[in-house]
Amino acid sequence: NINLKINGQPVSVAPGSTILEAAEKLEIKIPTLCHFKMDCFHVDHRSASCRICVVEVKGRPNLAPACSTPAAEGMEVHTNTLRAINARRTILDLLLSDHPKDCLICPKNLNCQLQALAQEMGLHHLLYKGEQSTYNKDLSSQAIARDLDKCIMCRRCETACNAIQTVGVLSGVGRGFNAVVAPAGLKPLAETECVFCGQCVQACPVGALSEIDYKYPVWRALNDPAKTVVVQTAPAVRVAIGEAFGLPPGSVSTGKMVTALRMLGFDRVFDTDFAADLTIMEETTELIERIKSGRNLPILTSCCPGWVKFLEHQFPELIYMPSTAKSPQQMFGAITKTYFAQKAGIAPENLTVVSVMPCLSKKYEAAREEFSRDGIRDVDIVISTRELADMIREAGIQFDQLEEGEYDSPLGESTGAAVIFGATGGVLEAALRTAADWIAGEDLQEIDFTGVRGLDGIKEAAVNINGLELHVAVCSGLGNARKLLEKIQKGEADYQAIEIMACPGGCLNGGGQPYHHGDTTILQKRLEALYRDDKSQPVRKSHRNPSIQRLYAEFLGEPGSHFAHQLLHTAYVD
Ligand code: HC0
Ligand code: SF4
Repeated sequence: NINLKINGQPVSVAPGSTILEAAEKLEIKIPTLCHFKMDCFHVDHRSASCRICVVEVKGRPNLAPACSTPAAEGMEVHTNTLRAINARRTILDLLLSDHPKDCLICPKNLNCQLQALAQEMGLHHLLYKGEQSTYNKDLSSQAIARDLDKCIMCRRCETACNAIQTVGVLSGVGRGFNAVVAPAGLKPLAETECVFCGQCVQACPVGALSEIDYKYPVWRALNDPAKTVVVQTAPAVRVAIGEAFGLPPGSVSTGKMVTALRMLGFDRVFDTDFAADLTIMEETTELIERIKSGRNLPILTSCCPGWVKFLEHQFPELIYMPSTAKSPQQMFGAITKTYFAQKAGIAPENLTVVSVMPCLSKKYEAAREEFSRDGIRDVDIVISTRELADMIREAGIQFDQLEEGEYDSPLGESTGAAVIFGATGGVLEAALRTAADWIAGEDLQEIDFTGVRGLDGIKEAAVNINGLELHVAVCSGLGNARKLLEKIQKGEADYQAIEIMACPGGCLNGGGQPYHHGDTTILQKRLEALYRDDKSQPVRKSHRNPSIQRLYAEFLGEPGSHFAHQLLHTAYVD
């Protein structure tokens, strides 16, 4: 181990540790900005480009960036000498010299790490006034907004897009004052291979990247007397939205969220989890068919639109592999505008389906052409967890004080299998629960497939279902998906079923979730909350959801029927 002193306090760290890590061990806070670390995903971005973390090291002439300077034996570090403080203030002043000061109307207002730094450092006047950039905002996609005037060149988004996701859309463009991180040739995002995972939005410490905001279309629909407005909430939203209102990470806020949605004026509060159970019915039917025929294996899950777009661009030759089942979001829309519309006696054109998703790519998915019939979209408007939290705040609702509400029936009923969709491994586990019962022909009691749980980027398991041995894998993060797909292409991997989610950790870490600023303990708590919620459900297998059974009996026929295919399945673009 390496022994050093920080502000006079001795500390011992493993070789290779930085001054910043040593300081963290002593709970001495050194400000950072460009540094981005997500321990459980092995992400450690230390471009040391912002220099805000400079500290004084005894015997060295220059200040050292704590995030990238290795701790050394006998080192004496001082974090708050006047020289270090003055340097940080000058750096911040220079960073702000060309940064727009419209914090009040910035999408990252109160979530911006630059703003937080200015507040922490008590910066109240600026010495430097630089030239201001004047880029056009990129609002080309349905999902992600880019405002290059706010880019501070920390390159955290580049790490998210290239190192973690291996999509490679964002990189340094231009030189000197004009340098920004952007798609090559400053192309609009909609014209690139961006999959809208939003990991760059989570990584961006400032307002340069944010979501395309659909709150006003939702407010308009809610105030349109001609519309019946139906809302669905994705599995991962309930374990994160509380964070926006000061509840501890890992709180399950389903009941409060339902009450808040009703107070906002939604006519029916339904659950994407219902449709997740439906997806399991269709996808598991397909899995068993493919296993029986031995064709088109492995089956790949297809509910994550970021992952599907990645596959379409990067592995077009594997396009036969994903399940043809639509995602729960889209199945929900299709069922609402047919089955529910008929039951409720409402014309589909007078129904507005709003989704609340942890994901920004869901905005893009809902707008894909194949997900509308006769000009009527399955899902009309998608807002993120953050946008819903904003609406609740705007309406003056005291979220933490709310009573627990219940979803409406019938598209509000769901199972434990559905809620774990929000975590990496959950979709596959839900499918295995149903596949096991169907293959065994009984109501099995062993339903926890713990081998596919946890935040690891690639998980593999062998499961034995009534004598049938299945090899399965789960990946989250597109870099991990790429590794696994390359193994399959080289014939080095043999699986029957693979779940892939674009975001590291799955939807619980979606681009539309409350900002975690790299604190992965928050993600771990969201994960635990989902499995806690599963455990507490009276029904934990999708095919045992009574509303799903009724939907097939009254409307769809059998899983995998011709009609179910018309409504609930899709084809991919190659
Ligand atoms: Fe997910 Fe989904 S689980 S993608 O992560 O499958 O967004 O939460 O809604 O559609 O159900 C996101 C979360 C969903 C869908 C579901 C799936
Ligand atoms: Fe890259 Fe994802 Fe951001 Fe698109 S949304 S630029 S794919 S990180």
